[in-house]
Amino acid sequence: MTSEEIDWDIVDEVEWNSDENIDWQSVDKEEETLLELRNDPQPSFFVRNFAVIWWRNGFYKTGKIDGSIRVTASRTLFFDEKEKLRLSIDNSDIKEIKLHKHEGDFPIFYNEIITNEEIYEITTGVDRSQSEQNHKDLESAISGNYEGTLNEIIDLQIVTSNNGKIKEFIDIFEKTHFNPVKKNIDYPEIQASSLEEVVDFGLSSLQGKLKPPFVIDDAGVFIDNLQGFPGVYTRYVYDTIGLEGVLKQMENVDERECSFKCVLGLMTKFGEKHKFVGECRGILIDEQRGKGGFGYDPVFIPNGFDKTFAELTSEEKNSISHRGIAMRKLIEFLLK
Ligand code: ITT
Repeated sequence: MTSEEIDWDIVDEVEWNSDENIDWQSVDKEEETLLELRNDPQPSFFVRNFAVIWWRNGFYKTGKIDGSIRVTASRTLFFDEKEKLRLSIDNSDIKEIKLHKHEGDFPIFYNEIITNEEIYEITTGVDRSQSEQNHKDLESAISGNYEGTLNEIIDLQIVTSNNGKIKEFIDIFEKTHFNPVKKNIDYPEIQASSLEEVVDFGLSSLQGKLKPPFVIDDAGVFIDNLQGFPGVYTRYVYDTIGLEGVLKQMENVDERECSFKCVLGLMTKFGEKHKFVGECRGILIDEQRGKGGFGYDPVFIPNGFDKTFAELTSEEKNSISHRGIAMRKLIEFLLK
């Protein structure tokens, strides 16, 4: 371990607030406070005697889950070589782990790790099958049977100019060992009739410019009543007339059902192209609501909700959105 280790022997508990960037070196080690995990920790891998639990900033910033964790003298927190903060618990301390579902405004899964001294609640995400997998991985890590290679964090280049997209990638990939890295490289978007064609062409034109693996993302809104317009022209419409212009054009349209669609293209290191598609049905409302998200989020209400994407939390949006669906397919593929 190259990076600095924190000596927790004299620390009882430390305050943690995921919205703050804590300077761990200057934490008052004498002070008795509570360490609360409100972001997205995830059990990741097994190293000899240690099940290593790690988390990164960001995912549950809004603090939907109230799992709290106490760091005691017998626990070690350290920065790994990627400067991610990690917590290690000796396997022999762990008596039992159980997977639970937190039923709240927004259901979420978590592993309960029961040790002789403490109970840790470590969130695993919103998706049942991913959480079950995560739980199984942790169980086998603890029993020493884990043979996966999750211990290495791999950078995944995402070619986009859009920071809103990157934030969503980072939020969803937090639960994996892939680390999305933004690459703002221009590539031609051909005039085509489908997002799939645009992505296909984009992947090919980036070949030679960027070392694979990399991912590109093309998204659009397809309004039923307008035969799928703006579709592949979604960005153009946004850039030229903006959301106000879109609402104006839609003033007399009663049927406002539409789909938000996202196509992710992956170029593998073997030069293979793969596409992952996600779609989210909903309506375009006649006003802008909410401050979150980006692009068309303030005017799109997904089916089954009464809030726009911009009014939902980022984890709520990601759990149902076109990009969330496509990204989970991509992750499933990458994990294979
Ligand atoms: P790239 O560099 O990745 O191409 P872009 O902003 O051009 O970024 P797209 O062509 O895929 O992205 O997006 C078309 C338009 O749809 C653009 O105005 C986006 O802001 C908007 N958009 C894409 N995904 C969205 C989402 O999840 N919510 C709201 N608007 C979105």
